[in-house]
Amino acid sequence: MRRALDLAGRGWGRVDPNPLVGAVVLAHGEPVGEGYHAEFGGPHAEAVALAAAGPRARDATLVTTMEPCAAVGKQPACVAAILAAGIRRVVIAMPDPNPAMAGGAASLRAAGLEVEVGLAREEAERQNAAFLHRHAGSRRPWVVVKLATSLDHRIADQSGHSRWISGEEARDWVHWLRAGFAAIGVGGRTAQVDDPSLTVRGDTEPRRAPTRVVFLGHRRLPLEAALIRTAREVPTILVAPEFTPADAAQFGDRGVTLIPAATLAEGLGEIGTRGIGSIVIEGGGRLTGALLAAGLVDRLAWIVSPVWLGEHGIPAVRGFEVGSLLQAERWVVAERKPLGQDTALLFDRR
Ligand code: AOF
Ligand code: ZN
Repeated sequence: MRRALDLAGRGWGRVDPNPLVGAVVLAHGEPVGEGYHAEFGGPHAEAVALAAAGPRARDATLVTTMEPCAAVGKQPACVAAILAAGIRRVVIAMPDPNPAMAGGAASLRAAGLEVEVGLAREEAERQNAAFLHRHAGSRRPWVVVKLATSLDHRIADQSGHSRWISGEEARDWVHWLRAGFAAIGVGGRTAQVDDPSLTVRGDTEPRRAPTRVVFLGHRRLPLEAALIRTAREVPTILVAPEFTPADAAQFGDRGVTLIPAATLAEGLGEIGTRGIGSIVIEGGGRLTGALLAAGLVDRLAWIVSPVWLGEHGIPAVRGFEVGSLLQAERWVVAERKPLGQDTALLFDRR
């Protein structure tokens, strides 16, 4: 299952909004075929692994990170392929939350196979948190906040400089991270001060460039901002409580989509409705604080670097109050990952 989970991870950036899935065929305890879902709409992990195993799949065990699909979609049903291959036992990490495809485990059992569900389930569910969120009925996308901070949780020095707090490995990792999201977001101040391009510039080429979203609040973005100038190449959305007819004309001309929304929850709901199922939001501090205060953060991807920026540095989280330790929300560690001198820590809201 560990191998299957690693294989599944290779689909990152290529399969969204479908799940990351990996599979291994074991005959007499030895791997005889493996596969993963490599491309949206392409062959499913189980089908790839079974094809690789060929006749060695007869009486073998199939280990898969997600329940095999029971229905035909863009691809044939994996349950049929498993039965045709003569698999005897199927080990599954997590059930398929997609109601259109679920029921695979039950069908396989009904056909007389030995089926086990739940091995490394937590890990599989973490890997497919965006996919689970998508099928949990929320209008808004799955929200990850990414922060790169000093040891004292500052995102910039007192004059606003943040290039670079984290090292190259961490910055490469951020490009890999971005590749798996439907959108990348920032706050209005960050967009104004940093003038970021919010594109993916790493080894992992995303299937579609993530849409860029600026949560402007009451700030305005100059028409010369990098995000506005390149809006015809990479989809760009501005979210703000209101826009004037002049905004609509100027930004509209440049290919920017404007979404009026009174609150962050409403803004996220609107972008969710437009088909954006996941977003990584990269600060700044006020947006992060407001998202936390509104309970809109599902995962925190925090890169911490061994440097001190001191009390006048810009804090990573602003305007988020917690009454007392008794009321404090405790999150769950999802992953700890060394990145050169830096460390990435992933925390999930319970
Ligand atoms: C995948 N890859 O390896 C597995 C999936 O439209 P389709 O035919 O590609 O079906 C997509 C659904 O199939 C998906 O939402 C999930 O429920 C199920 N399993 N999907 O894209 C895979 N095993
Ligand atoms: Zn399938």
